[in-house]
Amino acid sequence: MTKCGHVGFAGVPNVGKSSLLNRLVGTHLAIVSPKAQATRIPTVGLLTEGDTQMVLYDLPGLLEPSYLMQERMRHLAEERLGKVDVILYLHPAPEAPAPDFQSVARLETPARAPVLTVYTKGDMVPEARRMELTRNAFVVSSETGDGIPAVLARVRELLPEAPFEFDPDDVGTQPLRFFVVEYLREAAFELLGEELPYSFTAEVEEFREQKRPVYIRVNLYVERESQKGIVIGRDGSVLKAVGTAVRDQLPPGAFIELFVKVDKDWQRRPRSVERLGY
Ligand SMILES: Nc1nc2c(ncn2[C@@H]2O[C@H](COP(=O)(O)OP(=O)(O)O)[C@@H](O)[C@H]2O)c(=O)[nH]1
Ligand SMILES: [Mg+2]
Repeated sequence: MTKCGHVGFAGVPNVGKSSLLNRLVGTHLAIVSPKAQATRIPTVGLLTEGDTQMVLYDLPGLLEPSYLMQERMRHLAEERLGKVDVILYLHPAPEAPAPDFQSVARLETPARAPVLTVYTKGDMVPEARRMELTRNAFVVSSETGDGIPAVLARVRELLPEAPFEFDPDDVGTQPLRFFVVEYLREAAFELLGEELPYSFTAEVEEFREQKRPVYIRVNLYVERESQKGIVIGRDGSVLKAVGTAVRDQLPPGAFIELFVKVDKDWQRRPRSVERLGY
C-alpha cells in the first residue's frame, strides 16, 4: 500500500518556506525573495519517492493582518492548516529557539495535525549549534540540502496509507497561468524596490496555449498612478526587464505582452482582491 498525504509549511514571513518547497521538488516552483510576504496564494509542490507521495503547501506567512489582502492571505494559510496531515513549523536556526507554534500561529481552532518544528537556514549556524538543535527538532538547509532526509522520513511515518493523488512525475498541480503571475511578482520583488512589490499584482487576460508561439497577455496592476511610471521605467526599460525575467521561465518562444494599469488601492477593496484571484 502506498502512502499519500498533505503537508503544510507554516511560519512567519521570510523563514524559508518557499525555498524549502523548491528544494524538495527540485525546481524553482515557489517564488523566493529576501523581502517578506512574497507568497500570497499557496504554491503546491509534489514530492513522490518510492511508495510515498507528499502534497506540499507553501503557505503565506502567518502574521496579524492589517488590511484586506493580508486578511485573505492569512485566511488561505489557516484554512489549509486545518486540512493537512502534517504541519512543518519553520523557524530560522539563527533565531532558535522557536516560540511555541500556537503563540505564533494563533489559529482560531488549534491544528489537529502533528506539528514538527523544523529549523531552517541550518547553513547559517555553526556545526555545534546544529547538533544541539537536532536533539529536540529538525534542522535543515535549503542551500545544502542538509537535514532534509530526516524530516522526510518522519513526515512519511505520519502520512496515511492512501493511493497517490497525482501523477508521480508531476512536481506541481497549478496551471501555467498561475506561475506566470507568480514569476511576474517575483520579478517585481527583484526589480521594483522595497514598497512597490506589495502594491503590485498581475492578471493573465489571455492565454493561448494552442497557438505557436504560446501567446500570453497580462495586465499588471499597481495601486497608484505614481507607481505606473516606476513599473514602466525610462523608455520602458523596467517593464522590459520584468518581461524578460518571466519569459526566461516559460516554455521557449512564449510571447508575452504586458500592460500596466492602475487599480486604485486594490489591496483594500474586496471586489478587486477577489477579481485578482485572492
Ligand atoms: N542561507 C540560507 N538562506 C536561506 C535558506 N532558505 C531561505 N533562505 C533565504 O531566506 C530568504 C527568505 O526565503 P523564502 O523562502 O522566500 O521565505 P518565506 O517567506 O518563508 O517563503 C531568501 O532570501 C532566501 O534565499 C537556507 O537554507 N539558507
Ligand atoms: Mg514564501
